[in-house]
Amino acid sequence: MAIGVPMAQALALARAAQRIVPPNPAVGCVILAPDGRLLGQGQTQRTGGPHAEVMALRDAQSRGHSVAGATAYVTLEPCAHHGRTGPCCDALIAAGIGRVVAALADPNPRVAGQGFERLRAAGVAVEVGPGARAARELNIGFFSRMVRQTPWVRMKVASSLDGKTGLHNGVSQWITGPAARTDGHAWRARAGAILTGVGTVIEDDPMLDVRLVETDRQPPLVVVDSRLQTPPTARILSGQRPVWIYAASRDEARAAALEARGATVVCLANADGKVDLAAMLADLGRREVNELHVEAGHKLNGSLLRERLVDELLLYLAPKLIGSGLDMASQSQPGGPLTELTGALPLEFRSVEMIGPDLRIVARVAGR
Ligand code: AOF
Ligand code: ZN
Repeated sequence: MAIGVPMAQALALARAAQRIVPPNPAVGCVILAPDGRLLGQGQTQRTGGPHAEVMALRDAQSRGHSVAGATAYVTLEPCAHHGRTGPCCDALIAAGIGRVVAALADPNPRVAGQGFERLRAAGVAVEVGPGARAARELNIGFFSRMVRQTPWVRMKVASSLDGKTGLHNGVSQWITGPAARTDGHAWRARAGAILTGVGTVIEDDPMLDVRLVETDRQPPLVVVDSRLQTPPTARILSGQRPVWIYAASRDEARAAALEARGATVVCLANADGKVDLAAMLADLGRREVNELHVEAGHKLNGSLLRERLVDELLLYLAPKLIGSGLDMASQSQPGGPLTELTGALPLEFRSVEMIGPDLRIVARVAGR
């Protein structure tokens, strides 16, 4: 289906809101007069603030335009529920909107089709579909959480062209260039949370926050730390944002020291005495994480891949050949490196782009 100019504009508005809205979906709205004139436009505000439709209606009002009989193009079904804000479909009806073109239905069970129903019952013409694919991609994490109750798991890996993530002698250095690093921060910025392992915290003492792109929301940081070895002096604990540490058991003294630094300690063990990663994702879903951005070492990456908990790989490939050394494949298969190709994780390339001198590939697990 052709998207059309107004829906493309609504999608652009939604995209611009992506960094501030989580856990809400990013939605855009454009209101056109029957003769095609732009009357108003808007996008979702930060959590608790007005939704896109209300912003667009206010915009029209502030320009002195009546929206009676106008068409509202929205990237998601207008809500029908009283959440942190009032129902958008009622606001559209009250303003006299004649037609709503929505990209797709809201998967939130509190809305799911009821917005369309209420609009139709009030005599508003409703059309659904244009821009559906792009609108879903923009909010893929929100869809994941609403449908599966778990976040969309996107794993970022920077490697050489031959898939090595470091040198064999353990020397760690930047493999990809500054442009790829900045691009990585843009993906961090849209995430509901950033995940890493205690190994990375101890070895690199990273911040794992958003610095290289503009944002006014820092995603919470999640650390997989079975034995609570995160040093209370770690730099991740020096900021204002929430830090959630998942452990397999609670060592009281260690937990207390981390909690004194503002962290939240959650215990979720599996039968092997390690953190139950699937249960952790369910817990992160309950904490309203839509997209989980993973930046971890090969051990945690390997575990997540082996347990088939990853939905998408964000791969930055540098134009370098490193040869034997650390790669992901040997860690990511149950029972060690592959002996049969049929056992490989089935991936589909979604996009490929040059980012400075490096390649960025988005590869999605087939069927996700
Ligand atoms: C819309 N327009 O721009 C967005 C919608 O707690 P609330 O009131 O903010 O409601 C959040 C829910 O509203 C969210 O889970 C999703 O179902 C819907 N998001 N709906 O009509 C918008 N962001
Ligand atoms: Zn709404």
